[in-house]
Order: sequence, then C-alpha cells, then structure tokens
Amino acid sequence: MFAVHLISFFFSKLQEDPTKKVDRFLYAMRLHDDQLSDISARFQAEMRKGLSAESNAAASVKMLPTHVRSTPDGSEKGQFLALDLGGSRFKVLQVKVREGMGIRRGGVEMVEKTYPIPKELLIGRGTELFDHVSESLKDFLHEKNISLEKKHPLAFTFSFPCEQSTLNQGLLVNWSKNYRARGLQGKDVVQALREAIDRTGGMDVEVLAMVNDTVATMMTCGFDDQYCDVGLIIGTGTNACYMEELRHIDLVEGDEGRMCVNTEWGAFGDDGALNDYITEFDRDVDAASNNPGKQILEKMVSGMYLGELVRLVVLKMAKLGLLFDGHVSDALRTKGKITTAHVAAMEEYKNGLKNTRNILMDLDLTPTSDDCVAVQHVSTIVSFRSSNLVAAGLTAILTRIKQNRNLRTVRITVGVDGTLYKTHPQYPSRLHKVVRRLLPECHVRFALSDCGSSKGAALVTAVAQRLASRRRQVDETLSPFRLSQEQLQLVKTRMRTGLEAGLKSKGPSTIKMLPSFVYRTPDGTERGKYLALDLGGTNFRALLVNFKKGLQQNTRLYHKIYTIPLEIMQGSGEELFDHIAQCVSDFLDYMGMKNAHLPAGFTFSFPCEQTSIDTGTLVSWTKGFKATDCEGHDVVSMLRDAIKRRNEFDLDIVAVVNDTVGTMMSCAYEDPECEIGLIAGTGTNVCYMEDLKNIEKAEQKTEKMEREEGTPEGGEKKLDDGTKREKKVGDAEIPKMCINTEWGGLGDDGSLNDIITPYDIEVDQNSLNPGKQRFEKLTSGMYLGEVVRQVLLDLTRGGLLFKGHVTEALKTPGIFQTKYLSQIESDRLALLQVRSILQQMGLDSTCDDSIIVKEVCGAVSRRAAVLCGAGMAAVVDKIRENRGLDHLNITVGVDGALYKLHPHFAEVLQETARVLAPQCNVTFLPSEEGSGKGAALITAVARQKL
Ligand code: 0WK
Ligand code: 0WK
Ligand code: BGC
Ligand code: BGC
Repeated sequence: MFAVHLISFFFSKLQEDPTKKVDRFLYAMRLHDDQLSDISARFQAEMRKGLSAESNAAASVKMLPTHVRSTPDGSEKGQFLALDLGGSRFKVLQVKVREGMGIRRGGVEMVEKTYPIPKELLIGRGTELFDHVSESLKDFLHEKNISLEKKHPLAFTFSFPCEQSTLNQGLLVNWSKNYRARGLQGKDVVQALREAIDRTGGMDVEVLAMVNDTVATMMTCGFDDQYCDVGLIIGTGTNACYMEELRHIDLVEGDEGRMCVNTEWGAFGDDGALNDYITEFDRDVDAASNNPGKQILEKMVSGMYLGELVRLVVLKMAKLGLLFDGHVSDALRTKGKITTAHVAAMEEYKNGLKNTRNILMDLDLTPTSDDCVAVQHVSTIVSFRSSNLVAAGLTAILTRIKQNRNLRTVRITVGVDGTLYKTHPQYPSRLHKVVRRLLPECHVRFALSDCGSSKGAALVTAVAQRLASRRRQVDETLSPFRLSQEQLQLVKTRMRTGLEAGLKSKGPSTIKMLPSFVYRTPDGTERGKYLALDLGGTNFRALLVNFKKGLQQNTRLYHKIYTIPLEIMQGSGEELFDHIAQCVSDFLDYMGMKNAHLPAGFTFSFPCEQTSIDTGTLVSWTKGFKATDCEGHDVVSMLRDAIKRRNEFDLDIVAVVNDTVGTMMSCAYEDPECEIGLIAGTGTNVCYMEDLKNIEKAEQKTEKMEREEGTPEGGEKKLDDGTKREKKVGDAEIPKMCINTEWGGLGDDGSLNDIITPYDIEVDQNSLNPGKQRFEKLTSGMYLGEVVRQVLLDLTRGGLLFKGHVTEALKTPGIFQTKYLSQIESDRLALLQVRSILQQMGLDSTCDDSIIVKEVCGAVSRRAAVLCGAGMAAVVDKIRENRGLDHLNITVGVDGALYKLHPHFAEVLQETARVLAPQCNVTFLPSEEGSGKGAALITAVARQKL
C-alpha cells in the first residue's frame, strides 16, 4: 500500500497535467463514439423488446404507451388547471391556451406557484402526499381568485413510470428519484388524485389527462415547432419520449397513426445490458440509493446522482493519494455533499476553477490548483459521460423514427427540460455536438421548454378535450348510420311489404316486381353459340358464349368491355343505342363474326316492364343514365333500330333480361339451388324465382304463358355429360317466374324516412333522379362515395376534419369514388396510404383526419351492407314461406363491384341476412363471368322453345 502512495507522490511531482491522471483513473467513463454507437444499438434492441407484446413484460425499458396520439396542431384552446409533480419543484398552474383576454394570437398565458413538498411526504403514505397536492391546488385557486364553483379541467404531469390504458388513468409502475410514498405502486394515480381532491373538497376539478413530464415537454415545444416529436428530460431524473407508429406498439389496439411512447430509458441497464460500462462508482451510487438495481442509466446520467458520482470519484482518488495529498475530510465522506449544482458550477467556463476551489474548501479540503483542475476534470468526465449516454439514447430514438418513416434523413426537434440540461453550462452544447456527430444525416434541433411542462400538459388536455369532443361529435354524426337490429328488422318488414305490394298492384309501386318471363333456371341442356350484350352500371360488355356438348366447364366465352362516355349516358337514346351498336360491330369484327347473324341476349340493367322475353319497356333510368327518349320505349326495338341504322351486321335479339336475372342464370348454371340474383354494384337490385300464382298482376298473362311455356314437366333430366341435374320434384310442380324486384325503389314512398339522413337527402337531391331509388341511394356504389363526401363536408365545416378547410376538392361531386371506399377500408392499408388516396383527391389530411375518414367510409358502407342483408332476409324468408318450409337452403348468384371488391361488404351482408332470416341457409355465389352468360343461357332457353 505504502509503495503505491510513494509512486503516485513522485508521479505528481513530475508536474504532469493533472487532467491526465484523471483521464487514466476514469478511463472507463470516457466513452468514445463506437462505444456510444454500441450503446445506441443496444438501446434500440431494448426499445424493440419493450414495444413487442411477447417481450414487454421482461423488458427493462418499458416503452409505455401514453395515449397521446398527436402533437399540437394549432386548434387547441381552453383554460386548464395543471399540476406538475415529480420534478425538482412541485408546481400548480393555470394555463390559458388561446383563450381569455389579451392572449396574443395563438398564445398561452400561465400563472403558476411552486409548493414545497415536505421530505417526509416523499417517503410517507401516498394518500398524504396526494392530500398535500390537492390542498396546494385549493390554495392556488384561492390565491389566484379562480372560482371554486366552475368546473375546471385539470392536466396532471406526473413524472414517474405509469401504465396507461387511457389518457386519464395510470397505474404507477414504480417510484424513482427521491419519491417512495407508500401504497401507490400498482394503483391508479389519477384515481388517487381524484380521491384526494374529493377529500379536500370545495373545488370542482375534472382530471382529464395525466402525462409524463417528457410527454408534456414534447407537447410544450410542439406548440411552436411542428417537428417536435421527441421529449427529453435531463433533470433530477432522466427520460425521453417520442412519437412511435401505432402499428409497432403491440400493447395498444389499432395500427393507424402514431402514439407517443414514454421510453422510461432511466431503467436501461436494469437487466445488465450496460454492465460492461458500469464502474465501481456507479455500483456504489446504486447500492446507496433508495432503489438499488433500478434506474441504472438514470444513475449514470441524471442530476440526482451526478454530484454523488463526482464525490465518490474524488473520495476514491483522495484515498489513493491522487488528490489533496491523500487527505480525506468527513464532508467528502458524506453522501450528497457534492451536488449536481456543484458539478455544474465547477464546469463553468470562466469561474469553474474558482468554484471548484470554493466547493472543495467547503468540504474542509485544501486543494492545490492541480487538485482543482483534477476535480474539475472529474466533474467534466462524469457529466460528459452523462451527456454522451443521453446522446446515445437519443441517437437510438432518432434512428428508429427515421426507419419508421422510411426516410434517409429526418428533420426533427427534441423538446428538452430539466435542471441539469438548463443549468449545466456545457451540457447542452456537448449533447448537441455528439448527437449531430452520431447522426450526421439528421437535422436535429433542440428546443428548450422555457416554461416548464405544464403548457404541454394543458395542450394534451386540450387535445384530449378536442379528441373527446371530436370523438363525441363524430359518433353523433355517424350514429344515424349505425342501424340497430330493430331498425333492420323494420327494413326487412318494409321490404317484404313492398315485395308483396309490387306483386299485386298493377299501378306504380315502390318495388316494381317486374316479371322477367324467365320461368326456370338452366338445366344444362343449353347448346350453341350466342351473343350476349351487357349494358351494366359502368360499362358495356359484348360477349360470345358457346355452350358445348358435355361439361359445363367447357363453355367457351369471349368478351370485350367498352366504356360508356358520360355524354352518351346522358345524351339522346339514339346516340346511346348507336354507341351500343358500334361496340357490337367492333366486337363482331374482333371476333371475325360480322356475318354470323347470331341469336343474342341483351342484359339491360335498368327497370323494364316486359310482356315477353324479348321486349322490355324502360320504366325509368337509374344510376348514371339519363338518355332521352328512352323511358317508356322498348329497349329491344331501340337496339334493333340502331343495328338497322348501322346496316353492317344483323342480330337476332331473342331475349332482354335484367342483370340480376342474368346473374342468377349464370350462377344457376353452376349451382341448381341458385334461385336469386343479387347485384351490389353501381346500382343494387335482386331478382328471385317467385311462384307464378303469387304474381297476381300477371294473371291474364298466365294462360298465355302456360301456353307458351306449357306446364313444365318435373322429374330428373339426364344430361349428356352424365351429371344428373336433380330437378327438385317438390317445387317442380309449382310453376315459377323470375321476378326482377327493383328493390332499389324501396323508400320512394317515404317508408325509409326514419333512417334516411340529411346527407342522403343531399345526395338524392343532387342525383339525376331525385326522390327515386331511395334504397339504392343508401346501398349502391353510385352513391356511397357521395354520401361519404357529404358527411366529410359536414365534419369539415364543423372544424373536425382537414383543419376545417372546405377545399374545392371536397365540394366537387363525384370526387370520392366508391372504389376509394373499398381501398380506404382495406385492413392491409396503413394510414399513410389512406392519406395518399385522399391526396389523390386533392385532400391534404393528417393522421387523425384519415382515421376519421376511414371511420366515415366504414359507417356508410356497413349501413349499405346491412340494409342489403335486411332486404335479402326478406326475399329468402318470402321464398321459404312460399314453399311452406321451416328451413330453406338456397343460393344467391351475386355480381357487382361493391360486393366483389369491397373488403367487408359481402361478409356484413351475409351475416345480416343470416341473423335476420335464421331459418334460411343462404349461400352467396359470386358470378364468374358476369350476367352475360346468364343472358346467353336465357337466349338458349328461349330459342329451344321456338
Ligand atoms: C420541469 C417540468 C417538469 C419536469 C422537470 C424535470 O415542468 O415537469 O419534471 O422539468 O426537471 P427537474 O425539475 O427534475 O430538474
Ligand atoms: C357485372 C354484370 C353486369 C352488372 C354489373 C353490375 O355482368 O350485368 O350490371 O356486374 O356491377 P357494376 O358494374 O355496377 O359494379
Ligand atoms: C421517471 C420518469 C421521468 C424522469 C424525468 C424518471 O425517474 O421514471 O418518468 O420522466 O424521471 O423526470
Ligand atoms: C337498376 C336495376 C339493376 C341494378 C343493378 C339499378 O339501378 O334499376 O335494374 O339491376 O341497378 O345494376
């Protein structure tokens, strides 16, 4: 031992730069960049561990979700009370955000008072600590003459780790720093505060939000800087938070948008991850702390411990004779005698050495100037390590944000607070320099929170209030779209009544129930080549269908799709049919069958009154069509005339069918149980096989029909592909005809007015056929986008969306195409993509906006699906009762872009039909080749009879 003293004595005599010996002594504390990068990488791994549901429980860095989903966006306003507990000073504040007199535009006014917390309360009973807090609050209200009657929203900054499931609830995970009040760990500290406020009484305070001081600091700085997505505290304790992508936070529902995560990085190392950087002095500080083994990184970094680290180093060096000639004073042996304020003082540019001498003399030491230089350097190394470790942690967070946002470089601001950062003369610049050295490609700005974190806490509360009120207002706006079981039951009943009424009355009925003169579904005997023309909702298709001997599968089908320009849809009838004839001509050229003179079936997806299979008088246009001189005319004649006018080819139009009927036939070719056709596309409609006897309005025709059809014989039909097509004997006897219900007209008599919303009324009034097709306008692709647009307009006018800016784009009819609904609602689509879809429409949106847009789309499309489900339940139950069955198995052939492409429409429709018609087992069979094949089948059947 003596030898050591001897050597060091001579050593010092050599007038070596005293800092050198300190550098050697504290070699382990002097971290260079690749060590910092290593620590940063370790911390990133810890962050991933904390975020993942599997490893969160074991993670030392807890990555606590804060339920703060957005940084300030400038619309926050209100008056709030705030409590700031957990830092070096407990403060009570009143914060006025953009409200009240004299608040400069966009400004915040704050009045605050600091209340000391008696030491014993820090380690006493939790209830007493919170009583002190609420009594301080009451005192503040008195002192600042704030009315005790008025209900005050309160923001609570609580600077300890809490597990939160909402903004206004938080279970204390553990105390840290110098707090260790009993009975609160694992308890909801917001509830504890509410109870304390109730115990104190005489004030009406509503705790709306509780936030960690890092979060409040981020929000405070975010008020003036939209790039502030990180909050950093380097004070008594240390910690950081940042805006993480919600999809990475396993512990929180949803993957849309972002949420602030309180990393609680103070605990980094609690699982030994930093053991190779821990020095004996760190172990001593930890062993002497009130939470040994916990907050390892915090004890290497934060203000509560730096002074102590310096003291222990200086003490050890003195004992080793490296300082003060080995003289050690009791003061130097005493815990806490060197504070972080002392460390900061020692490192002051000008007076650092002087301060160091004074501080050491206060510790009853007589330092030489070299001693002072050495001790100052100890402070430098200890505080430098602190800022370096913070830099490593920040680098990890900023790197993760860069990766989350797939950016090569990121511009970001870090909001900072804390006494150590604020009062240590060199801490900020050292930190900034190292972060910029470790992350050269990032543009990192540090914003000092100049007025504590309560402004931020108030903003969180304002956001909470705004989100809560927005949530309430959006729910209010969307609640009429959320139809209850009872309402759907009513719609089913009204649909049933409409079906019955339509079958009876000759005159106009809302549900027209148009006879299709199709008496049976295909039986597989159909043969030959047919042309099918398909005028649907959005385009025209020409198809060549060849039914061959043997397997159905080898039905040959060629087709070509043609768009129908708007001006043709809404031009003259002649132009429309000339356009169709031109398309047919082009198709026949394409197929090289100009002179084939083929029998053709014409799928015409509009309501037509038919008196036979090959005539159809258009009752009224629907969807986007408004061609003149068509309504009340026979569309087959109009097509024939157009073909004649063209005089290039000839067609034998044998049948005209509605697309629902064509779809039913197409699917019945695959599944003989298919007796219903459903279209959920641009328009919506359903047809089904009704018992002839129920089609009263078709009485007189019956004889003629029977004559034509001849009562169909029952029994089996052997097909030449050997497959037996079971002709269901039972219902064989009952002659049927397919009825095109045109259910789109339900409600035209006001029977749906109790579910029609003002948005629907707006859409109806702006449509080509106001007052008509009310059910269709609630359920089909032509209109859903417009309903969504009307709702978005209303929400934007209410300031709930797009920052209240009603842009030209949003006012443009048709801009929100229904296909966007399908895209926006797809589960696989992250919010960013929703935003880019909105971008395509010329709508700039925030994360929150797109969450709401998605919700509106969901509400509108879900209503459409459940309404169609209720309508379908009415149809299948009617068929079941027609056949006097307790249980009906039936298949529905379906087509239409909404049913086929929307991510949820089909399953919601099916589920609703199942629930509302429990005695029917309904299979939905999407049609492969559209209704064209069905039209060809009907043509084949019609030809067979000729
Ligand atoms: C001031 C903030 C407070 C935070 C404190 C941290 O208003 O919320 O806890 O900074 O720094 P400290 O006071 O612990 O140095
Ligand atoms: C494809 C059918 C056609 C029908 C259309 C409806 O072949 O007859 O009109 O589906 O779907 P939409 O094109 O309106 O989405
Ligand atoms: C606490 C954190 C807090 C930090 C800064 C730490 O001891 O665990 O919740 O943010 O101190 O005050
Ligand atoms: C038409 C129906 C058609 C449906 C689906 C409705 O607008 O009135 O005839 O079946 O659209 O295309």
